Amino acid sequence: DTPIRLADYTPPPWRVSTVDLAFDLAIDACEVTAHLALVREDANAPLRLDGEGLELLAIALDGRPLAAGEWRYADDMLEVPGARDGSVLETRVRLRPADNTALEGLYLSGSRERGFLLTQCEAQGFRRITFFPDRPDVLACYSVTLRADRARFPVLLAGGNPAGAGDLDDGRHFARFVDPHPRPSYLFALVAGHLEHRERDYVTADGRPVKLKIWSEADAIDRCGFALDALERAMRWDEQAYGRNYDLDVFHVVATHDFNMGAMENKGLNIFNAKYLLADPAVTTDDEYRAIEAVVGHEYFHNWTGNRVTCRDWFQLSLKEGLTVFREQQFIAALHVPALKRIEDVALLRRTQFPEDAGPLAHPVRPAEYRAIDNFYTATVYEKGAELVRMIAGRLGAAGFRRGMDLYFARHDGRAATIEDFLAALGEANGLDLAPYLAWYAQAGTPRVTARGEYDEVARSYTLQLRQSTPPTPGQPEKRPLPIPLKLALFDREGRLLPLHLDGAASAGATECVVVLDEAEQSFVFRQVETPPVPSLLRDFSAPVILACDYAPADLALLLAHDPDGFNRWEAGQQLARRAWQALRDGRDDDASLAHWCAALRRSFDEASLDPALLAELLTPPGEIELTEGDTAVDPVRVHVLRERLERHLADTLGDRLASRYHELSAVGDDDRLDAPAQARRRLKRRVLALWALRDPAAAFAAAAQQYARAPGMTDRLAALTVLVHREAPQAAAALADFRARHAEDALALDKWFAVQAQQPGDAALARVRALEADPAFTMKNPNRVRALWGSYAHGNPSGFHRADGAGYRFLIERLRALDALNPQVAARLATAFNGWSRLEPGRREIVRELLAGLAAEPRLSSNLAEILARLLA
Ligand code: HT7
Ligand code: ZN
Repeated sequence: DTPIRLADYTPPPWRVSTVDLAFDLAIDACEVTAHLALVREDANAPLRLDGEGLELLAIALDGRPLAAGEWRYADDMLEVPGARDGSVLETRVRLRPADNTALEGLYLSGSRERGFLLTQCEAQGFRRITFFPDRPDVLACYSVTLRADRARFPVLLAGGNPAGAGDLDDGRHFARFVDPHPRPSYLFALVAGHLEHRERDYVTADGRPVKLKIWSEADAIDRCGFALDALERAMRWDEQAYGRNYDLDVFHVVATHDFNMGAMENKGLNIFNAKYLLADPAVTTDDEYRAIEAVVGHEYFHNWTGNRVTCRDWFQLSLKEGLTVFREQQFIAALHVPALKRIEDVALLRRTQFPEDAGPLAHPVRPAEYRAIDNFYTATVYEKGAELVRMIAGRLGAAGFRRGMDLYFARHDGRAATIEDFLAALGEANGLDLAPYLAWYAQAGTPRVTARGEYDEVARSYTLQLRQSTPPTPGQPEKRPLPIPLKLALFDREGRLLPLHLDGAASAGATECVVVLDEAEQSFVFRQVETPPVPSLLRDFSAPVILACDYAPADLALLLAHDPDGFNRWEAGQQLARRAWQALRDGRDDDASLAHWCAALRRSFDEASLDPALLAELLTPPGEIELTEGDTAVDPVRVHVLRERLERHLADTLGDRLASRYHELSAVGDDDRLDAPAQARRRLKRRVLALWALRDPAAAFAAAAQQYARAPGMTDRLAALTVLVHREAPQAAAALADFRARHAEDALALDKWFAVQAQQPGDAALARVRALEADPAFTMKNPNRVRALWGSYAHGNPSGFHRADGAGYRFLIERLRALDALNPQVAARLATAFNGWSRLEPGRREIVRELLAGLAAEPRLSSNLAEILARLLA
């Protein structure tokens, strides 16, 4: 397997102007007839088309059937030397959707009897459907005809505008769709089977009437309403924020329980993992409601950032994903509390992307090479990519960014673009050269910024000295300085903002400014500073870096109490908690961080004006993975024990207030409402219950059991169940049995039942996971179930997975071997649970090294899993 390199990109030697596809659909065997109108770009290149696992039934060129010697199909490539510019190639192939366990290309969701057919083509699934130059820079106009038995496949859908439907012989029927917009092959989709829908009429800002249709299997049709509302909100927001309108007469969204990822933005026919579309308070938590709104928005926003303007090649993946995540974040912030959204996004970045950047799988936002592109749908490409767009948008300001986006759309509509094109459009629209930001896309690793402040009492000046460095990552031993915008403010010791007079800056007197650190080391001098200040740095997390500042614990406590920047207020608490945890770890009892953290939170706890959701976040110390950031020789079990000790200190500080606050929150009586205040109260109640259970387990368990029994919705029920199961409460077994029986027929609820048990901290988790594999509802064929059980254990339970005896590691290796034979994409993603292995303490590290090497040496691994293992071991 030789890697594919960005540096080797060449434009396509052949293009396709129109594609006409006809499908004769059935569960076991489908036939696909394709007519491709070919355009030759390179006179010397023979026609070569991608095709994976296709059974070729017929082939003709310009209407003439080809003889055996006139074509060659080998190594996933069809070669037709006789094709000329303007030729039409016709192929007919057979597919076997019911045998497709990889869930790429055309496959079956659900049972043979009642399930439906669907496709997944990103990144390279279209070549499993028909022969085609399956690369995103080949854009064509698609017409699609679907034919099938009407009784078995009453609904036939493809992307594009409806262009006819009707009956055929023998109980069959057809439907035809034409898409006027040129698009790459990865956006092709079809769906066929028994489905119901909910619909709404929508008129775009530029006057186009559109039918919005959300489809699901009959049993879930009442769960589509929330997504329909969210879709409408997203469409309006994109019109208002970016001036972007929808561009077809119909927009279909379909839910499936069998999906490798979260959702897919196929043109005119989005396909969603049911987990991110179907909502019902009885099974959907508040967090999931927010996720559904975000993913519905995300996929819709792709219509412009990804579909109308697509990627030249897969190295540019972040051009659509980073930008679309950023747009999705803006959308959610506009609808909800912006500071809370920022806290959630940064916490996610630190939990998922920072460890990626610090381990053997580190790669730039624009990778330089890959073997299996599916392995690069990562937190780096998505979340860090979004941070880069945010940084650049911040540099341009809201109006400048909009100007730049308008130019980007105008210039590249209907084409495939690069990250250079994106930065050029943003820069040119604002008379700026943004090329220095390209270094962020090319360089892996999280920069560390060290800040030191010095106050000169005589000169009344404050000098902020900043340094940056980025640790080496695989293949990149040397790093260069990056442009790092640092938003900052200064406080006096009473917690009042000070006016800023920065040397060389225009806007004197403002209370917030941005300095750009673009060298290894720089100093910034503030004048007229009347008192030794406390700096609030990296406000709103203005760049994706790790900041170290020589704060005294009292300084952080001051920011935690007074910073009006909601993000930095939370951040000050996180820094204090981290220091307190480190002091516990190192046995230092002279450190004042713990006392300051607890005291500050006791005050916040009683602050009437504080949003309960924000308070819940303030009361949550950094997670077990974040706490080990930058550490080597990590013992995840000890990390867990020490973090719990930290939480216990907090619980003891809050004392009886926990019980009384819990009862107060329970007594409000709005537990079945979905509005923001009700959600915020439930969020705080969940946190308070968890802390209370550390201080007074018996009373908290009794309250949790009652909450479980009386809960009107899943948020409260799952919060209670989690406390009972994770704390091994005597009431846990009965609650688990009740949950299993109550939701026996509900896949999305059952996933939670598997996940909550797989995340039970400590050694007991593994036996539980093994036992749960014997539950009749467990199947390795369903990615959601695999993620709920094995994924929750390996990715979401550090102290359970990283058992000192290595049993967790051996278990995962065995499961990966079996899963890879069925679904390589999901197996490869699960294997990334080993990402942090090189930072483990030596005993665990040696066990993992041996196990990974053993698996990597096995024959017949998929290229997806083989690539991950090779990178883990490099
Ligand atoms: N663009 C979508 C990516 C996706 C995907 C990639 C590889 C394999 C399966 C997949 N399903 C969906 C998701 C997104 O909107 O970002
Ligand atoms: Zn996306």
